[in-house]
Amino acid sequence: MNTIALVGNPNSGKTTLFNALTGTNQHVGNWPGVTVEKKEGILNFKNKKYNIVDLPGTYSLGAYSEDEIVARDFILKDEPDVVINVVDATNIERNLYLTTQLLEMGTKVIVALNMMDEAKEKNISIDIKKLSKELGVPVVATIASKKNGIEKLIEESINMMSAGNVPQNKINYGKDIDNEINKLKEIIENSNLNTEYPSEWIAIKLLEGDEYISEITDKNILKIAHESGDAIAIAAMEPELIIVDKRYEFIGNIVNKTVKKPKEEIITKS
Ligand code: GDP
Ligand code: K
Ligand code: MG
Repeated sequence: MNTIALVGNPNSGKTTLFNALTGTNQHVGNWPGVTVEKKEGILNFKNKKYNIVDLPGTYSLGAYSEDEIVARDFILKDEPDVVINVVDATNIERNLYLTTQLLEMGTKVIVALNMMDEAKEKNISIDIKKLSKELGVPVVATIASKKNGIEKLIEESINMMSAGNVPQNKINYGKDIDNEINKLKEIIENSNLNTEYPSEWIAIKLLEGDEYISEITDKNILKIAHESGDAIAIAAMEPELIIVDKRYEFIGNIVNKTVKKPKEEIITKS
């Protein structure tokens, strides 16, 4: 059975979407070894069954909480066929931070642009076609609480499963960081480091100073990563700060091109 995972910020509407997809075909358990709740269910669509997994809500995919580690390990190790990234359309800048991290995981991502009713109410207009083009992934407008857009989302997800590997939309981290990422990636690939994580993703995580990934990486690679990081820090600034900055720059450019919000209302006292 093919698996579709739902990932998104807390309150983006993940569980509402999960319920819309699975109805009463649900099972709640626990992720092994942690207290994080695991919700799984079955979607029946056109005589086929799909396994749906509601991943913990997170703002990021670092190693800062059990939720983040559960979500990223599921995506990278269990390799769901498609990841639906639920994005709150009223808070798109913040939500796209998680999207940027999904993009660099090399997984098949589709964005469910949810809360479109609230976005409309707030006069936020989003050029969905352009957003899809800029992100390099399909974007489907949804109102999960009204079951709007669900069928289209399922169809796009199924299309994506049978499509070949999607070309990755890479974030440009600047020459210094990109060179070090490429160097580390090659070293990781030529080493006997045995992990289920993609090598380029490990390289980025090492430069970000991800503790969990640093621990599972062998000493030699870690040493080279530290040297890379130090060299970048001397030439510019701490690599993890540059990486975060570049992600927000990438998001800012996309939002500028695709989202129109009303100007802040000026409140005057009378
Ligand atoms: P989760 O934290 O991502 O699992 O979010 P939930 O599914 O629990 O949704 C958070 C809140 O938003 C709930 O009150 C939902 O009923 C509501 N909600 C979910 N989707 C939509 C939507 O598309 N439009 C509106 N207006 N509310 C929604
Ligand atoms: K709400
Ligand atoms: Mg939830």
